Amino acid sequence: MSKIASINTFIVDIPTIRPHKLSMTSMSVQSMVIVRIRDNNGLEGIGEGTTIGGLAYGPESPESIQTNIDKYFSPLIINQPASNINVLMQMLNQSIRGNYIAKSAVETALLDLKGKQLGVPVSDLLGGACHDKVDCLWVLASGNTEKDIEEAKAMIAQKRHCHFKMKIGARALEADIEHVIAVKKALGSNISIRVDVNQAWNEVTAVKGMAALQDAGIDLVEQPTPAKDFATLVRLSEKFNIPILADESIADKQDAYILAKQGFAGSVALKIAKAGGLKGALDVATLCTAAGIDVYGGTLLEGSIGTAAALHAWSTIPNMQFGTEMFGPLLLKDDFIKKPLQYRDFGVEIPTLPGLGLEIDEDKFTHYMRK
Ligand code: MUC
Ligand code: MG
Repeated sequence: MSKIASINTFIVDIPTIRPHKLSMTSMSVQSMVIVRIRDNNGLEGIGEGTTIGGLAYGPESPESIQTNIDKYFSPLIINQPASNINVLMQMLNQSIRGNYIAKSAVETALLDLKGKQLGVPVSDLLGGACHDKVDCLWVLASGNTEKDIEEAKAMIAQKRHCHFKMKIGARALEADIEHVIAVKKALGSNISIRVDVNQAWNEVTAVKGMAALQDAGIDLVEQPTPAKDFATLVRLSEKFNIPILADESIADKQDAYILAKQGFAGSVALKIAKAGGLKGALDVATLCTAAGIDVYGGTLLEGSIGTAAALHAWSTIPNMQFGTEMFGPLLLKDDFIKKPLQYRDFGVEIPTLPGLGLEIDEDKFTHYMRK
């Protein structure tokens, strides 16, 4: 019987291709916690736990993810049978509260290991992929209108992305609206523009902002108001035709249940990091679908490992109206994966090799590993 023989964690820091500006932080480097789990036959599963801007986005930092896996997760599952992931995750969930990003990293590594043991892709472990490729947008977040327009036009010309999300909320409302309208006008009516406010507005600002964005033909407003304020999100979803995408508000299926019960109409961004893993994110999808809420394939700007893991999960969802944003690896200057994910024709392919379908380039991994 295969057992978990070792669990090792590393922080890998890779610079971004340009500063990535969100309402709460500006990123110039991405720090990824990479989990490597070996079984007693020498097979290895890899996982990733990544957040944005240290503690700026959520309550876990790269350092806390690494420390907590080393000190609290590993002793609970080391030497346990490797094949039953439900039992292993239950062991972790019984003793460890929260720490969803760390749980997602460990679950991903266990799924990769199991896929490799059985010779099947992770999507097969989740019941099977409904798609071989999913749509993938690009996020315009340079903070400069002309640069954003230039970047978007280049992406369209390369057939890499034709849908864009703009990060707003750091500046005054008027400046943000002007910026978004200028980009929308420059790209034309066929190009879908969405915005992500990352909780920066109060309800009064959101009402003004959403009215202006609706008039300008913007397709979606993501997390306009604070995460915990479900009542405002519901009121805004009733007031406007422009749909709302709930992101930070919804981590797991309990959040989704409460928001759905309050009458929210719109979409929910799934993220494996928010939900404690692929299975948790797919639970959110099931709950939302039952409540008539659309789901969307979200990212916490993971590198190739976290992105591939999420792609395996999203591939099993029959329909996602707004597609996905699994562009994380493209925001980084380099990668430590031998054969990168394949982006083409405005989307990204679902890997088909066993496990996640990725192989680490050890020289590059060592080069970028935090010493
Ligand atoms: C977020 O809030 O959506 C996803 C894309 C991006 O640029 O930032 C993330 C986080
Ligand atoms: Mg968001």
